[in-house]
Amino acid sequence: MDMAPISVEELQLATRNHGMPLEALRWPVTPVGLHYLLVHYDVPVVDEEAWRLGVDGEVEAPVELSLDELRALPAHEVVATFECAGNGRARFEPRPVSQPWLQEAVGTGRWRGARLRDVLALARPSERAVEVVFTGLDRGIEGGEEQDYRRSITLASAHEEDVLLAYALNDGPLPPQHGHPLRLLVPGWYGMTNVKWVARITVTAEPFTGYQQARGYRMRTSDDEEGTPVERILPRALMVPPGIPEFMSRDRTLAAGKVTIEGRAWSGHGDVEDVEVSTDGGVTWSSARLEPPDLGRWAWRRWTFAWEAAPGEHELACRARDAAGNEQPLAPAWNVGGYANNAVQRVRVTVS
Ligand SMILES: Nc1nc2c(c(=O)[nH]1)N[C@H]1C(S)=C(S)[C@@H](COP(=O)(O)O)O[C@H]1N2
Ligand SMILES: [Mo]
Repeated sequence: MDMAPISVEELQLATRNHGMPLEALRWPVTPVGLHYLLVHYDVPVVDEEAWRLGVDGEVEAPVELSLDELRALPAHEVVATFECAGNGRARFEPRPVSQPWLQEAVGTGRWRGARLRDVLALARPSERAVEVVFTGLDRGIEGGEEQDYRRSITLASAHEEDVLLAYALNDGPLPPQHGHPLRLLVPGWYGMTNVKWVARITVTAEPFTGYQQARGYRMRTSDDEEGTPVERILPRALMVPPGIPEFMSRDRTLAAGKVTIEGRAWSGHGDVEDVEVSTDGGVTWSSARLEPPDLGRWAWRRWTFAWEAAPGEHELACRARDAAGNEQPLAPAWNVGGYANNAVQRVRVTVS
């Protein structure tokens, strides 16, 4: 793999924020410890007894809720595939300096919690309300600016039925690193929207202009552009690299004969309609067998592809297309923040 050397600062981020090993694509719901992790600042320690969720701003009846009060609201479950907007960043050239993901910043969780709209209904947003801002308990400095981690969604998004304030993951409590005791879940959007360690919800009459909305997570080709917001997840298919890896290079070796290549595919823009596989480095493509969307509309779908592996060197690749007509590119379009690189995965294998 040819790229500019990784700096110690990038390595520092990469050791804190781990990806999902690609062999974990075998699980429909990612075991908690294998789900990718991205934390901008520090993981806060939260005393769940003392913790309260405040809901205020442009509302008629500000409220404070304990975790027990949130658990007493109707519970709703959503299986959602998360992906970091920076997934694929390390493959841009030049490489934007931040968390250097290759392609593994993904995972699927079974999230359970209260619907955001049920919580908002308790506080009754006023007629002036347009957005809802979520403030996490983590604080840091970014772009020279000291800040709490904060993001907003529109009031319309806040009322969608699968938008949750989640207090459980895969039938257990939220682990500290994934937002204990409460996190926002906006299925279909890139990861940054799913604010962890939520302590305050502020309904506003103006669009939110905080750092993570107005400066971070925007597509721009030069620093001085305002850019356009990064929102929904673009389609991606990933395969479990077949065979066995060489320890350092991760190059794969497998025996000649019938091989089932398997993977998962997802999109935040609608159903995945087709997954194609190439066994000749992207020259020719054939459709994989796509399994039904058993986990619901927000989760990845499993696919398989039967390959008759002949001795020699091969480059495998896969790509997905969604119902909105988005298709994965062979080469990524560069941007300053290194966002949304959904170029096709390539896996080199030696068949013996
Ligand atoms: N409070 C808070 N929420 C946050 C973040 C953060 O640093 N602080 N990181 C965001 C980003 S960039 C991503 S990709 C997802 C990662 O979620 P996970 O670590 O649970 O996979 O959380 C989002 N929510
Ligand atoms: Mo992210």
